[in-house]
Amino acid sequence: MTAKQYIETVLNEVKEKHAGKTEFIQAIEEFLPTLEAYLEDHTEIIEHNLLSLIVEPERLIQFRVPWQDDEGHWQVNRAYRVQYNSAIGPYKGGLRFHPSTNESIVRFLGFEQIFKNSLTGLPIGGGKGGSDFDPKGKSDAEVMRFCQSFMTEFQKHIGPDIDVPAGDIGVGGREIGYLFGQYKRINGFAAGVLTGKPVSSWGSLARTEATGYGLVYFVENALEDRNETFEDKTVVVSGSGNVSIYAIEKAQELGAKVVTCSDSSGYIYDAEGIDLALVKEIKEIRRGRIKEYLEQHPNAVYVEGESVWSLKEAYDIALPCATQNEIDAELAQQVIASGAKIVAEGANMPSDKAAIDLYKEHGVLHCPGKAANAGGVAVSALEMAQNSARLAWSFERVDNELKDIMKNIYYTCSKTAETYAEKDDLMSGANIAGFDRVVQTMLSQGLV
Ligand code: NDP
Ligand code: 2IT
Repeated sequence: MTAKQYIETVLNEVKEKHAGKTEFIQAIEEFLPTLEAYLEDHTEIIEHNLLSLIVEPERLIQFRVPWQDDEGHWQVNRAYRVQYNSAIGPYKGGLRFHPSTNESIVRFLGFEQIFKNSLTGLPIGGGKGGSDFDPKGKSDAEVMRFCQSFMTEFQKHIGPDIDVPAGDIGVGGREIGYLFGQYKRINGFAAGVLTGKPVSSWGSLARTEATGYGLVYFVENALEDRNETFEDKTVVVSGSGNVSIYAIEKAQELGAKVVTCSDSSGYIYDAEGIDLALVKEIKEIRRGRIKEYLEQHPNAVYVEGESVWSLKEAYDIALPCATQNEIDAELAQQVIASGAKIVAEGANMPSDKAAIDLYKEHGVLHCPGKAANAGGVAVSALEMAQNSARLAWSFERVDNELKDIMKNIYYTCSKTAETYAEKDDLMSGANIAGFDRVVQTMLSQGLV
C-alpha cells in the first residue's frame, strides 16, 4: 500500500467511526495528509499500522458533575477527559469550561495536544478535557462548588505522573486554585497534579503570560528569519482572554501597534493602539465585556455581533487567539485583502481548512497553533519540573527558557518543512516533527 492509500484508508475509518464529530474529523483531515512524504520514507509505520493506533485515544472518560447554584437549585453538567497518548510522558493538556464543549471538541483538542507537546521537546504526553459548564455570570461561590464537585470525581483519574491538567477557555487561576484545593483535600498535597496554579500554591512565574508571549516569540523568530522585526508592524488580535492579553502585551513591548481585541459579542478597533491596562482591568478584574472599553476610549470603535476578521483596515500580522474555526474562507479572504502577511495561531485550530488553503495560495505565512501556541504547555512542563524539584524559578529564568523553546520549535518546523514539504509550509513541518518523536517512541515501546 502506498503512503497516500494508507492515509486515505485511515481517514475513511475515522470518518465512518466518528460521523458527526465535526471538529475531530477536521483535525484528523488536516493532519494525516501532511504526513505523506514522511511515511514514504518510514514504511515501518505503514507496516505496523501506527496511524490507526495513534488516532485512537488510550482512554476517554466521561462523568457528570452535580452542583448547587446560589438559589439552591440542583444543576448538572457533563465533563470529559481524553487521555490520548502517553508515549513520551504523562498525559498533559488543559481543561475547557465552555457551553460548547463536547466529545468532538475534546477529541480534536487532545489529538492536537499530542503533537504540540512533542514539539516542545519536553517529556509530556497528550490529553485534554473540560465541561459544558459556563463560568460566565456565575458567582465565585458557584464556580467553587462546581470545581469541587468536578474534582471529587476527576481526582480518581489524575496524578503528577499520570495526567496533569491545566487551564484553557474558561479555566484560569481561580478555577485551577479551587480544583487544586479539592484535590489536596482528598489526596493530600501533590504540587505537580495541576499546572497554571496560583503562584502561592506552587504555580510557576510566567505561566500566565506563557502562551501569549510564546506566540509572539514564535512570530519574532519567523520575522527574524526573513530579516524583519515587530517594530512598527500593525497587529490584529482576536479574543480578550488569557492568550490574547499576553500576546498584545509582548507585541506592544516589541514595538508593534495592536489595534483590536474582541469577545464573542463583538470587537474593539482602536486606531491609536489598544490600551492594555484597561483590557486587563475589564477582563481580569471586573470579568466584564469588551464593549466596556468604550467607556474610557470613546474614540475607539465597537462593532457588535461581528468577527474582528471582517475588519477592513490594513494590517501586517493576524493573531487569532479566541477559539476554533473563527476564520473561514470568507473571513480569510478579508484577512488577506487587509494585507496580512502572517497568520499566527494563539488559539487551537482557529482557521478552517479552506482558510489555510487560501493563506497558502496567497503566500501568507501560516503559523499553526500546535507550534505557535505551544509556549503555554511548555511552561506548564517547566512548572512540573519546579514542583518535582521543590524549587521556584525566577520570572526571568522561565521567560528565557520559553524564548529558547519557541525558537527551537520555529526552526524545527521550518527545517522539517524544507525536508518534507516547502520551507514556508510550517503546518506540515509541525505535524511531521511532532509526529516523528511520538511515533518512533511508540515503535520502541512495542504494541501497547
Ligand atoms: P479565555 O477563556 O481566557 O479567553 C477566551 C477568549 O476567546 C475570550 O475573549 C472569549 O470571549 C473568546 N471566545 C471564546 N469562545 C468564543 C467563541 N465561540 N466565539 C468568539 N469568541 C470566543 O481562554 P484562553 O485565552 O485561555 O484560550 C483562547 C484560545 O487559546 C483557545 O483556543 C485555547 O484552546 C487556546 N490556548 C490556550 C492556552 C492557555 O494556556 N490558556 C494554551 C494554548 C492554546 P467570551 O468571553 O465572549 O467568550
Ligand atoms: O491548548 C493548550 O496547550 C493549553 N490549554 C495548555 C495546556 C497545559 O497543560 O498547559
